Formats: sequence, structure tokens, C-alpha cells
Amino acid sequence: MNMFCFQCQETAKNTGCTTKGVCGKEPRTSDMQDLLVFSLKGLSFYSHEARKNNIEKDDINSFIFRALFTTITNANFDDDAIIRYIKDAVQHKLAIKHELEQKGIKFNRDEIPFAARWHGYTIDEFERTAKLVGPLETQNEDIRSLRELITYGVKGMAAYGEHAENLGHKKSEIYAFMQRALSATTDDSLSVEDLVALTLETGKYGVEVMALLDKANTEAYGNPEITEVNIGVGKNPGILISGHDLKDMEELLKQTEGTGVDVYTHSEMLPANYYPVFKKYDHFVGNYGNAWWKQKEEFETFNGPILFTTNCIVPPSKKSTYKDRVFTTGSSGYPGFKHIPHRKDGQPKDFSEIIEFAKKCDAPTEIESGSIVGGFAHNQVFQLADKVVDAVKSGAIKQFFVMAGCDGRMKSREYYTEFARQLPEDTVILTAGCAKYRYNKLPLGDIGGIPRVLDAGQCNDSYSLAVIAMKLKEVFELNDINELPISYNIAWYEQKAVIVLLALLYLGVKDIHLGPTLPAFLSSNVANVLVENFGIAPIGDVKEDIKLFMEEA
Ligand code: SF4
Ligand code: SF3
Repeated sequence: MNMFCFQCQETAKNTGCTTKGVCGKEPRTSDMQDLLVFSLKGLSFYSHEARKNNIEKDDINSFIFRALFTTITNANFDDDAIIRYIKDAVQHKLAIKHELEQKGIKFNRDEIPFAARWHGYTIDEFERTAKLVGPLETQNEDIRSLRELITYGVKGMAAYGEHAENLGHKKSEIYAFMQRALSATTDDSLSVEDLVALTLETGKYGVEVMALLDKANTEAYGNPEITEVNIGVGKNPGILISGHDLKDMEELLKQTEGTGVDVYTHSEMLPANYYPVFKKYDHFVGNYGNAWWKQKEEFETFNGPILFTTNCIVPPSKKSTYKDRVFTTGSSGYPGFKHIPHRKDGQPKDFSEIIEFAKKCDAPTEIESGSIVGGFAHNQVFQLADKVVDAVKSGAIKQFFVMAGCDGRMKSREYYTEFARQLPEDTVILTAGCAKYRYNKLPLGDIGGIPRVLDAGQCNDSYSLAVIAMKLKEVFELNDINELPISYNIAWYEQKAVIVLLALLYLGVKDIHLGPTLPAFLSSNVANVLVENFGIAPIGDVKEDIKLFMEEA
């Protein structure tokens, strides 16, 4: 076995990537990411202990967000960047340990987990230790499963928390929980029951972090509003911005203004088109292309530079001609792609190099034309509430389907296109995340002016869908969110979808169908807990699933 990773939906044979990642991750990168996660768990042990003694370090809080984010699927393939994070984690750990010791706080050696005890300095040491610290080192399958489930949920939280932090929004409870949870995954005294409880608590903080990000985004850029997004192209050269970070979006729009360079969104950045503050820029043309996994073709025809603010990066192939046009920033990275450093001292990032590059490029080649509609986050839907409630009461809308989550390259995801196509015409799809690309260009029509696909935004805007559900529960005076005519058929791929799922479970949502496959990291016992307590189910045949959902309704 060269490596072991099973954190995403596309893991080899739905058991684990062992020779090379299906995502393109090399064994060494996988090892270094394992060691980084391990180091962050060790650092979390000390920072959790420090917090108990009223020591809180802002730099460690932010560092853990960023470092964990680099280990999310398709975020960062750059070993050098990951190794720098490991070295910094070791330094942070030594510093905080020293501070605790200065205060007279000491630990027995047997109280300190290996992750916290370990300090390595050389690449040799890193490579050796990395082989001892992957997920398979936990022998008990159920404990391993729960530890990984919590770790992946916390990774998703780190991503959302980092975006909020970039906009100046922080919550100390979120940092405290994340570090406690990471530290707990190294604690051999915790039982399956303890870890199940911690998993549910992870969902609670998932809701908190998504609410925080929602606040950060809407306070900075206004509430998303119904928007017709152009999917065609203009005549100027353009920059294609992908990922989820809206602060990067803002700075890029400001810096490209008046330069003759247009801006287009790709994949998860599409919802930026729905924000009032971004819409006012004339050179913000629209969205180009589809979900992340189509990037190899779409980056070729875009002709101009591409900026990744987060995942999902697909490694270019030998034949790809766009390699020298790709830039990364934030936690994303890829060897050979130019990385734009983080903002310092309150100054914006410097996108001048990418803008100058764009000026020399051709305008994008048109691959589609027309428009798509989105912007149905909670505030906008509340404004339509009367219309929606009337449509439900009159029977014009029979059922809502939450089809949020991720897209991916597996053929089995055609299920979601077919599912959307075959849903009865008196149903409405509520979506968020890149899962939407499986059906957002189908001619599904509307119900009395309400489009049949309502896109709330990015995967974190699944929070909006939960807020909408809560509001409907209130309007219809129901006791339980599960009495609403809403079914959940969620597609997952990476770890942000894990925190979205845990958040929905925490909010009490039952009977979520999850696909295209159930996570490989769920042991059969842990999967049973989810099935028995929450009614989680896999997807099956489109026709039968629709029949089942409509009967349950
Ligand atoms: Fe495999 Fe997914 Fe891990 Fe990549 S992230 S190595 S595809 S399990
Ligand atoms: Fe998509 Fe990567 Fe998950 Fe944010 S961009 S939802 S997969």
C-alpha cells in the first residue's frame, strides 16, 4: 500500500485510495497531509489545554483553519506548502507547550497523546512518521470511522470558518470546539458512545459556522437576490475565478475595474453573481462552464487566466495547454501553478500579475449562451413566502426536494440529472453547492412564476435551505421540521458536504438519502447508527426513489 485515503466519495472501489488518489493526489502528498492532520491534532491538544487555563491564541486559531483547509479533497496538491504547514504546526505546538510550562502547567507523559508529543524537524523524520499516523492506525473499525467522520466534519468547518474569518467574522466557541474535537480524536479513552455524541455536537457547530459565514457574506455583500446569470461570453479577455472565497472575489473585481479585463465565475463561484455588491460591476460578465470536474476542457476554451480561491482543483494532464494560466490563492495550491500570497496588514491581495497576464490573452471562446436563474437564499425566499405558501396550500406545489451538495465525475451521478428530469411537475428543487450543475440547465419550467430549481448558493448556503425549512415549519405551525413537504436527496463528494450533512442531522432532519454512494469511512456499525437514528438511506433507482419519496410525502 503506497498510501491510504478514503475521505471523499470518489475513493477507489469505495474502500480507499491505496496506490494514488483518484483525485490525482500522489502518495507523498497524501502522507504529508496525514502528518499535517496529525500535527494539528497534537497542536489542538495543547491549545485545548491552554484554553482551559484562559490562554487563547488568535494566530493558532487561524492557523488551524488554514492548515486543515489544505487537506480537503482537491484543495492543495503542493507538498512544499503542506510541509511548511507541518513545520509551523510543530513551532506553534512547542511555543504553546512552553507557555503552559512557564505557568507551571505540566502533563504526565502518558496523558499526552503521540500527536502532541511528536516533534519532527527534518523531511526524513516527516516521511518516517507519516507512515505511522494515517487513519488505519486506529485499529478498532468503529472508533476509526467516528474519528474520521469527526475529523472530516471539522475540516469542512475549517473551510467555512476561514471564509468568514477573511471577512472579519470570528466566534471563539467555534475555534474552541474544533480544537477540542480534534484533540478528542487522539484520546484512546473515549468510547464509541462518546464519539457518537461528539459527532452530533460537530453538527451543532456546523450550523454555527454556516450561520457565521452567512452573516459574514450578507453583511459584506448584501442578501443574494433573484438574478439571471449570463452563461455566454463577451469580447474582452477575462479572468475565471473558481472556489468559494467571496473576499477574493471582491478584491479581484475591484482590481480589474477599468482594466479592460472581464471577470467570470466558474463552478462554486457562480453564486457570487447573486450578490448586490458584486452585481454592480459592469465587467462582471457571468458564469463560464460547469462544475469543477469539467475544468480540463473548460479552462482550455476560456483562453484567459484562472484563479482558484479554494478547491476543487483537477490536476492538468500532460496535454493541457492552460497550465501556465492557472493561479491559486488561500489554502489552494498545485505544484507549478503560481500562488498569490495571503493579504497582510489589512492590505488586499495583489492580483496585478494575473490581471496583466489576462490582458495578453484572447477573449473566452463561447461554449454556451443564454442564462440561468439563481439567488434564492433565505432572505429572497422569505420575500416570496406568501407566493410559496399559497402554492403549497393550493396544491400547486406538492413537494420540495432538497438536492444540495456536490457534483463529481462518476457516471453514477447521472442519477441526479434523471431524478430532476423525472420529478413530477408539481415539485420544486431546492439546491446549493455544485450539485446543481447536474440539472440547473434543464428546461424544468416554473410553477406560477416560481422556478422549479431554486438555487440558494454555494454548499455552505445549505444553511439557507435549513433556515427556509424552519420558517416554513413556523408558517405552517408544525411541531417538527420533518412534517414539512420537504424530502432530502443529497449528493456528497468532499468534506464540506460532511459538515453540511452533520448540520442537517443536528437540526433534526430525518430520512436523508445520500449518494451516489455512502461514505467508505462509515463502518457498518456507524452506518447502522445513522440509519436507525436518522433514517439515512442510499440512493437506488430513479423511478423507484421518486415513487418512494412521493409516498413518504
Ligand atoms: Fe482518494 Fe478522495 Fe482521498 Fe483523493 S481525496 S486520495 S480521491 S479518497
Ligand atoms: Fe463543490 Fe468541490 Fe463539494 Fe462546495 S467545489 S460543493 S465539490
